[in-house]
Amino acid sequence: MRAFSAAGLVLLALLALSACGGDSTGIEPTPRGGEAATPTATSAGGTAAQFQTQRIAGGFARPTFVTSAGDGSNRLFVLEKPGRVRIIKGTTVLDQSFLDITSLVGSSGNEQGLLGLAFHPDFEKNGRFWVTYTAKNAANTLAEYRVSSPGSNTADASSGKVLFAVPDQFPNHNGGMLAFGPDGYLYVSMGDGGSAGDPNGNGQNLSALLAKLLRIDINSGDPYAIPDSNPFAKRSDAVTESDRADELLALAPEARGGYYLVPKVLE
Ligand SMILES: [Ca+2]
Repeated sequence: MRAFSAAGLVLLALLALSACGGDSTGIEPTPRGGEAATPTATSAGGTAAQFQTQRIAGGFARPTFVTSAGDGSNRLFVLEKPGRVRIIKGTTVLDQSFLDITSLVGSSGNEQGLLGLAFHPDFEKNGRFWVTYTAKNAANTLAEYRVSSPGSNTADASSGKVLFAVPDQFPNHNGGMLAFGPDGYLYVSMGDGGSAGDPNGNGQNLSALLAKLLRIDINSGDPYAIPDSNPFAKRSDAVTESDRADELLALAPEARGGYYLVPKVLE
């Protein structure tokens, strides 16, 4: 929890830097209006809380996400849009990338690139992690990697294994968020394909993996298994490919023309 809070603060700082004109040149942008801000937030109980952001690192190439490995190593992992994962150790950005898959990632579109990262809940022991990215052919891709050795600051780029690559329709709306739930399953968010207003109706289409939140069991099967509790597991109208038919966790029937959270996601 402590690491998560630190990651959240850094994310705020990174987003601020990105909004101020960070680009693929790697040139460190200058924050507007000083380096600290004092926003206020209201908790569910209505109590106003104050917090401050503090810049601890910069110079990233269009950072898209930051997280920790949950391994007590005091490291933060920053995703760079072109396809690199960088490490902040304490307040120092390590020179060598944790992972560099720029040769696989297509990032020419503003919303394309390396988008998500999640470490296995037992990462400290097994060294497994997953990333989402848009590939050179724009496919929305989920891939697994491993570290070179336990505790290493470099991943084994040759360990990459693509779990799936969903063809894309437009360069925007690519989703990409990854997270493990308390149930130990990996949750993968899929964008609606793109353009505007979901013109292909993917949010309404049970045969499409776009515009869905997927839940997979990466501790079973090869390369993964479908949880038995999946509510769409045996629906005849869900996806014609039998091996994908029960990946769907939940749908957003109101997706056309808007953005809605899916009510069944965490049931
Ligand atoms: Ca897209």
